[in-house]
Amino acid sequence: MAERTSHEAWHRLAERELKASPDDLVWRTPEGIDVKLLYTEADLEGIRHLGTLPGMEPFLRGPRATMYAGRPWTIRQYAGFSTAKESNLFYRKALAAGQKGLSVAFDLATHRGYDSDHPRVEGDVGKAGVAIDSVEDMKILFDGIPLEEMSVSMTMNGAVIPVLANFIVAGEEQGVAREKLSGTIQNDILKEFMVRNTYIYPPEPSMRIVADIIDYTAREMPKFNSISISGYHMQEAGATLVQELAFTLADGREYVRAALAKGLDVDAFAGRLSFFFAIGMNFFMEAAKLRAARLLWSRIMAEFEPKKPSSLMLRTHCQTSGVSLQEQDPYNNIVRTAYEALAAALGGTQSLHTNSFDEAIALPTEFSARIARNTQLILQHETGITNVVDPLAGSYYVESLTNELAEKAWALIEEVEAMGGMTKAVASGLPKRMIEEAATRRQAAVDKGEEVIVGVNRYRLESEDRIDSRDIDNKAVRLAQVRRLEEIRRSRDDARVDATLAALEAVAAGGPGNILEAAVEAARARATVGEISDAMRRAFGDHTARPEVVGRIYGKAYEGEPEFQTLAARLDAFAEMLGHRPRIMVAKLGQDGHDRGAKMIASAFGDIGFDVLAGPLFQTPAEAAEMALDAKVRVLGVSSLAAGHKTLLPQLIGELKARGGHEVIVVCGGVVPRQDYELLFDQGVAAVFGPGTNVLEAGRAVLDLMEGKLRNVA
Ligand code: MLC
Ligand code: 5AD
Repeated sequence: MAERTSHEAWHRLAERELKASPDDLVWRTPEGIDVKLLYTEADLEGIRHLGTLPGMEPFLRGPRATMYAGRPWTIRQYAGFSTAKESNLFYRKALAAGQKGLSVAFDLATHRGYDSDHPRVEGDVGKAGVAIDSVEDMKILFDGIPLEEMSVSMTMNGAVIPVLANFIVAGEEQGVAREKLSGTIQNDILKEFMVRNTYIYPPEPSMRIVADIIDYTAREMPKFNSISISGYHMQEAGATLVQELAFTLADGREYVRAALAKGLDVDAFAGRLSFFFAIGMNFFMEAAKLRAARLLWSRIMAEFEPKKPSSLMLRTHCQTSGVSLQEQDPYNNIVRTAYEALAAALGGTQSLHTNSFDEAIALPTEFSARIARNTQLILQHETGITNVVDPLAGSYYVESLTNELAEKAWALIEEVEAMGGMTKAVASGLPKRMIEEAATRRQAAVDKGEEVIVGVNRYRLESEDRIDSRDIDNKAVRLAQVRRLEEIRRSRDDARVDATLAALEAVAAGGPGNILEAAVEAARARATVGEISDAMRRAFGDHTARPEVVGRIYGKAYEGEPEFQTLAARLDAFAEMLGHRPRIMVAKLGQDGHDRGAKMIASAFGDIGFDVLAGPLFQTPAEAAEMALDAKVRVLGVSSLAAGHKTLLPQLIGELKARGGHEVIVVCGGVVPRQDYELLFDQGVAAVFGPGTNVLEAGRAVLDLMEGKLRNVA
């Protein structure tokens, strides 16, 4: 009673201060959670997890009893570029400077199971990660790094079999038996079909690969985490935190079922399942998300009746959010990353990557990587936050958020369950669509200025200094790799290679045995990543996704707004003059599967009134040119996020010209450093839209270009 009276008194005071009702200031987050001005003890009523402790079921307060006081989280920076030799040097320097675990970023050719000499990967070799073609490269990657001591994470999903096989053999030849290897393989294929797109085979055989890896590591590699069930890429693709939480845990449940279906005992593998989440700018909600994730995972795992408590435990890696970082005024990114890192630590992560401030421009330089690493070192050594376990517990707000996120995510998990589980849900396309809708909604909120981004849509600098960024000469990397491949093919025993590959293909085709086990034999014989992948391609076939684009989200957010209507009307007039809506194509070239930007542009431009053709993923320049000309497009927009633009765009323009397509206007959007703009303009690219471009402004620019072209012709 006393409490109610005092709450009413607060309400009156608040009203006087605000000259409005505090209820008007309730913040409705993209998750649909209403965040109030004030939380009190009353908000804790009915929350059941409050009395729990860390290191014990349901592990909400942390998987370990002592958490960072016993051992701080692992500073594990994701890195890789160019050749194995260069990446190895970078790793060694980072470890000497305070990094504690390794995390390998592979290039997209490797991700998609192609050797560096394959014609489809000309723009990709060594660009977004390190090029690995065989055991020989893998050995160089870890040269001088003792694999019995260092835990190594490898982000690999498509070509997970050859890469893990190469790692095992590299360890072996370094004198480290596989049971001593510690680390993590991402091995999470469901989210690839949803958002990340580095799949190779269709879903069903891909799930079998996942299960075979869980089986093999459970038997042979007790210190190795068999999977890193990832929500990170969902948030990067635009998912709300509830979607990220729900779809990730539902994926986890699906993998557990796949392993059980192989006849494994749940306690034999559950303790080595691990997770991976993104940490964005919604500070308290991100910390609460990790707490909710642990609560829900223990609930899901309890259904499988494990005997070991550790089987209920969610352990996770986190990475600060890439999409929250901006090209404009990039030093702001240091600040953003620091807040995100703090949220991850307060949420109780086991391992963390902090992004570099040049994220939206290129791969980290030594300088930007140092600041990113030091962001974590300062948190661990200077702030005192490692001394207390789960310090946010008991906060009215955080506990209430934890509970609300858990409830909302659980409802979505149940929805997935009603569809028959995540494999079926993914096949239906629903999660992908939901995420794309959330992404488009968010873009509209940013473009309209409802969501503030400092230095981008508010407090923008009039002019910006350029910063130094890392550039990789991928022609040189490719040449070096091709030479190494030739050397391997010359020196190995071909008969042994053929025999091991045939054996692998037989296992993949349904014969007895474990796929990874068979691939280890092939890797020992020096079969390459491409050859091992091809052996499985012969058994499994390739997966091709249908490009789908959501509609009426961006336009709806702008309903009735003059800015949008003026552009739409201008476009209508232009279409009337032409006699049809102007057609544009949005293309993705090479192995770059980051398609959030492309999807968003396709969706929003469609709402504005363009006739949009969305190209499939992984086109070669020739294929894209062919498609664009067949469809008679006026504008061909290339979305590039994996640094292939300097190779692929000139090739595309060449292919268009070779087919008489001089009239097609080529534009480019995505992660393109300013220093590359001139080169692209010289090659004939009409406009470049960097990160942070307002979509309506891009629409106006494209319309200007089309009108200009028509005037020139006339
Ligand atoms: C921890 N330990 C303790 C302790 N805390 N022991 C005593 N007291 C304490 N307080 C023990 C642990 O039990 C463990 O031993 C050991 O110390 C290591 O701690 P950990 O907490 O398990 O950390 P770590 O080894 O770093 O493992 C973290 C992990 C793992 C479980 C989350 O899966 C991992 O490292 N993941 C990283 C994934 C990653 O880097 N992904 C990058 C994706 S980038 P024991 O014996 O129990 O093991 C990406 C981008 C893209 O995807 O798209 O390209
Ligand atoms: N090196 C460092 N960071 C990388 N990222 C991707 N590739 C690399 C790399 N080779 C990071 C970026 C990106 C996220 C997916 O991972 O932060 O947003």
